[in-house]
Amino acid sequence: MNRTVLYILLLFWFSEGYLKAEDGGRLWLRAETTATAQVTTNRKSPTITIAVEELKTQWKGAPVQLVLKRDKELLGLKKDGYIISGDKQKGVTVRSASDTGLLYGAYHLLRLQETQNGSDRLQITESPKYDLRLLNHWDNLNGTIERGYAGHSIWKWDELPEKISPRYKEYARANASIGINGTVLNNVNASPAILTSDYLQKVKVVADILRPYGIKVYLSVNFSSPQILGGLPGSDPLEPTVQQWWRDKAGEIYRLIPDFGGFLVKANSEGQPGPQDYGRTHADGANMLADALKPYGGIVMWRAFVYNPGNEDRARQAYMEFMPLDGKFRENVIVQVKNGPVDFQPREPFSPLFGGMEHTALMPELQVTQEYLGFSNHLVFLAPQWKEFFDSDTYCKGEGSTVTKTTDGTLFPHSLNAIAGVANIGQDINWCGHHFAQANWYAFGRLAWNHALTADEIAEEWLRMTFTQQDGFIIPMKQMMLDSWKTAVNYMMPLGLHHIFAWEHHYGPEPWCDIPGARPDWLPRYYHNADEKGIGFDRTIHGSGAVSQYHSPLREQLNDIETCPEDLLLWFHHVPWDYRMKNSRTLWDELCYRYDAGVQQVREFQKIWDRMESYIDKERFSHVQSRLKIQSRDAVWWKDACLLYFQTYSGKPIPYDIERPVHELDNLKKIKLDMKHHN
Ligand code: GCV
Repeated sequence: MNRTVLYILLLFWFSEGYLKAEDGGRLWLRAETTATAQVTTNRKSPTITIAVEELKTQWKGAPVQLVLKRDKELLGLKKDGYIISGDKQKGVTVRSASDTGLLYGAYHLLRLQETQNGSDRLQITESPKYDLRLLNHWDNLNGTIERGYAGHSIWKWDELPEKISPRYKEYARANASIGINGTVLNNVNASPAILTSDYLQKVKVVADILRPYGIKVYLSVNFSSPQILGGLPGSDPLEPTVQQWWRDKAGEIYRLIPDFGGFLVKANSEGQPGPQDYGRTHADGANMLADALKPYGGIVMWRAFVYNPGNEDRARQAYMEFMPLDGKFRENVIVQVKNGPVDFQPREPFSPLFGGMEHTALMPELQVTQEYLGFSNHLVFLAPQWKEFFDSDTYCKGEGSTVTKTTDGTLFPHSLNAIAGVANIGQDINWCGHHFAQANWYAFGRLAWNHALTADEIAEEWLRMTFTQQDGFIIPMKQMMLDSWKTAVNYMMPLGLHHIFAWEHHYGPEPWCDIPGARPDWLPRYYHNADEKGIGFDRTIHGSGAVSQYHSPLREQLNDIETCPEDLLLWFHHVPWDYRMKNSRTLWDELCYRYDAGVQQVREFQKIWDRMESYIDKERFSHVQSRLKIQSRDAVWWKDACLLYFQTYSGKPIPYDIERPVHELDNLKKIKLDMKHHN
């Protein structure tokens, strides 16, 4: 080989022309580790050692000083807050009052470097908006994951405590890099076995690995544990033997894991046991557990996801059950409320408990895993959905009382404030099944830290770190991410439609689904109510009255078909097919155009992605490309299924300028996916 050829080859190798295959396993943490930065500290600890190592091997700028101190400026920030000052070329100082703050500061610096963001001068002050930023794993002890679409659980219970998967540390690092500081290891549909001594030994090992990364371990517990594990006759929270059982269990846990975070509880919900089994309230149950954890500083996260079959509108039930209990919970209890009043639908209004319960700490629960948004097959960036939720005005203290202000301590200064996201993490080599699903994990952490960040900023950071710095890639891909949620809503459930999924899984459409004897509130018809006159759920004061759970003037706005936001129209109203929308189309036509827009948009995504081929490695390119093909086919499936079915009621033609259905309704009705689960 002559010199010129060698030179050209080398040039190619080092240029963007050579893009090593990537499997996505490194997530957004792809910085080269060849740096030899000078890093000094005034204190030593396992956490600070990690911060030093990260910077030493990746930071390409001037020397960094990590300073643990408690000066006036720092004491004005929350515990994990930090201040970065100096100059990237001359010297940088990171100050914090806590070790974890320094670790977060280190990751902040690396993020600036890897996103090529900002000038050399640094003057950054950061303080997290939520104190507790948690992932919830719906991971079962047998390794399966409820609503998990990225393979089996990363927690290898059968191998623990002896064998330690390298993934535990990688997981801890990824979370720390985005500020997540707690994790609930097991499913809220909790096996009592998690509290056996054998399992607690395993949990201890995981806790020990996560601790230096600033991450506390929490567990979901089964309310019947005293009966099932302890052999007591029942688990009545007012029964002294039951209380003692929990106190003993708490003692056992804290002997093993002194910084154990606490319990997450799903009680009297979807068949889970709870205090109501004994005629007690949610507050009785939560407070009993809280008392057991209190001596150790542990907390109880008590879920408000409750609904029972019957005549009451499901969307109203959590509010009806929890509002009377407002102010009755202990200081170390926080009620965990899903963003919407039903269940993580593609689009929901915010739950009226936010801004409703003023005397109880509430924490939002978001769903990172895409149970209702195409699993790990569809590219759906969730930050725009979460931002809509965060910014929703509850009006509880007048205009501007956003959901975030009701939960982050601004309006109601409770002793706890927190946020949880249901994880989308599994054993898949790329962690989340779809490469772009990693962006949702990333976005959850970033928003939990700072809900004021925009979806745009988060998408850009993530893309730059995960793929490339080139604008030719960043600009179109960012737009695609930002459009993706609205797109999915359009091809699945536009205009406020919800829960028209297939029976047993939540992937495809089955608005016609009718299972004799099934719970009505697990059937799509309950939600869409399509008939010859129109479609939608009447939740006005003439219907279920759910609008009344919101504060004025939102209540009146939602109640009036003319002022209700069109994106939520069919959530709150049963609307005639001929109703005139703001753009003067009829409701039926608008529904058709929305479904069609969703389909066309995914086709556009395919075109955009195909143009990205030269910017990134082949492996990730092909993976995403093939997922987009699925998404495109699924979008057509959704559109045809919903429009052909609803057309049997509207009796109107699909507007002639949009794409014709390519499926027969009868054939679509025969599709049965093999995915087992209740609704
Ligand atoms: C963990 C929905 C999901 C269930 C989930 C439940 C919950 O109903 O489909 O899988 O159970 O919500 O959040 O408790």
